[in-house]
Parts: sequence; structure tokens; C-alpha cells
Amino acid sequence: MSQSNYINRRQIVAGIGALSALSVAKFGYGGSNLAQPLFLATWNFGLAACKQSLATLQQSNSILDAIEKGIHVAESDTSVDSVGVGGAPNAAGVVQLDACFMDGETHRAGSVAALEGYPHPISVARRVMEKTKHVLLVGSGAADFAKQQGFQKQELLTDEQKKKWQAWKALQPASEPAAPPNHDTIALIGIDATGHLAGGCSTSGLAYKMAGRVGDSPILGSGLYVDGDVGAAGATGIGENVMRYCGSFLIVEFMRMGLEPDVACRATIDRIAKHDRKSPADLHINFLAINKQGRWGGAGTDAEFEIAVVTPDVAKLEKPWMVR
Ligand code: SD4
Repeated sequence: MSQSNYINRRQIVAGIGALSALSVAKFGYGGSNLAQPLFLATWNFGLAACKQSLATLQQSNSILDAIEKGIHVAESDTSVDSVGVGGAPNAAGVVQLDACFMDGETHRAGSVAALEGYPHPISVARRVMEKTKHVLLVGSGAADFAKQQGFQKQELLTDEQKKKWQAWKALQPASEPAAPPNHDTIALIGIDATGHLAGGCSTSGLAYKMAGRVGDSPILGSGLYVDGDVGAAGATGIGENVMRYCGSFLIVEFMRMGLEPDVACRATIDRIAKHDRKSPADLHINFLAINKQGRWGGAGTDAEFEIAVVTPDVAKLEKPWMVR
């Protein structure tokens, strides 16, 4: 390694250390004693989901059940317009759902993408993990698997979403459809009192996306990543901006280097903005993370982004570190 490379690396590490110290002083939320379980989820509707996760954990003592049942709450809520039933359709007017599920302890995972007709893609993703040798099933193959596993089909497009889509469609020039921004994906990550980490992510994706388009949410390392030795991270926002940098994987790797969760999220946004030569506010990406010690944090570029935090003592919404 050349001397200048060495100096650059030292400077980078020193810089990250300074950022870390600043964060702990100024944004020092996220302390945990790990005698207690902790759940984090994206957006304000994540609060009800995390509460369900905690209740499920207390009943079943299973962090995997806790993640799955928590995400069901958002998937069933028709007022959440980017997850499960009531999610916005694609440009062709069809609701296509993406989800992934990951167990940090075994490093096993399952995903489904462009799944049509099943309201709980998170459960199908978990079943891919548990019942197949594979990680990702897509489209009609994912739907066939869901049927074979006994999941019930349901109409996912609500009348309200259908009307909105028809209004949008009527305004589109044939050549370049432009989707309105919608930010409602649920990424839910958790740790139990023994330090077992797991997570899930579920979405209908960007409203009026191209038919067949798949975003970051079902892609391991992008919309979600869990490493039982280090921590967990999840994402919401414009998937293309997360996928091109493996955002959640990068956050976990930054935590492996010793960064606090909020600093790791912030460093990931900085990396993406710098490389894309864009202002963070134009990226529409938001992250949350928990480390193995049960400390947590987040960073985002959307002013409305909030993180739901639930432990046996606390149930609250927090504004993460805003990067704009
Ligand atoms: C996607 N990341 O499909 C998802 C959309 C999203 O908040 O998170 N919206 O790109």
C-alpha cells in the first residue's frame, strides 16, 4: 500500500470516528441494555406493527414470529397505501407486492417479488426461507408457491386505489409515465433479550411503477440486511437509489467497523449522495438500524420520515437524523 493511500485511509477512519463522537453527543438516542427486546419500524404506521411484534414475542418467545406478525398489521391496513391490501398498483393497474425476511442467527433468508393476489407477502417470504432451498421467488412462480403452501388469495386493489390509478392514468402522456411520490414501505427489525436479531420488509413498491419493476425491498442487502454478529438495517424510499449501493448491507458493514447505528445510516446516505453527485434531499432514501448491543438509530432524507421504537417500556415515534 502506498504512503498516500495509508494516510488517506487513516484520515477516513479518523473522520468517521469524529462523526461517530458527534452523533453520540448530539443524537445520542438509542441506548439499550439488551435485557429487553426492541423493535424498530419505518414510518408512523410502524408503531402499531412494532407493538404487535412485541406482543407476539411475549406470547411465542419467537423473534421470527414477532417480525412476521408485526408486518401483518401494515399489510392488512388498507390506509397504508404502499403495503399489502390497499397498496398502490403498478402502471398497468395491478398490485404487485415485494417482501423479504431474514434471520440474523442462521443467516437464512427468503424473498418474493412481483407477487400478485396474496395479502401477506412477508409470510410467503418466510415460507420460502423455511420450506425451500432458495432465497427469491418471483411473479407467477411465487404465486404458485403461495398457493401450494395454502395461502389464501385476496383482491388487493381497493376501490379507492383503483380510482386514484384511473385518474393518474387519464393524465399520463403515452410516452413517459410519472409516478407520484409515495413512501409507505414497512421495514421492521428487532432484537430479543438474548440478542437474536431478525427483520422483514414488505411493500407494493413505488406507485404506478413499470409492470415487473422490482425495487430494493425484497433484495437482501438493499431493503433489508441482518447479520446476527453485528446488527440489522432496513430501508424505505426510492429503491433504485438504495439498490445501486446495497444500502442495508453497507450500514451493517459500517456497524461492523464500529460505527453507531445512526452514524452508519448517515455515512451510507453521504456515500450515495457523494457518488451520485446529488443533494441528499433529491435521493428520497431513509434508513434504520439496530446493533448487536441493542443500540439503534436512523437517518433519512425525507422530512416526513419517522421511526417507530417499541420496547416493553417505550412506544414512540422518533425523528431520525435528517440529511438534506
Ligand atoms: C421501492 N423502496 O419499491 C420501495 C418503495 C418505498 O417508501 O420504500 N416507499 O422502491
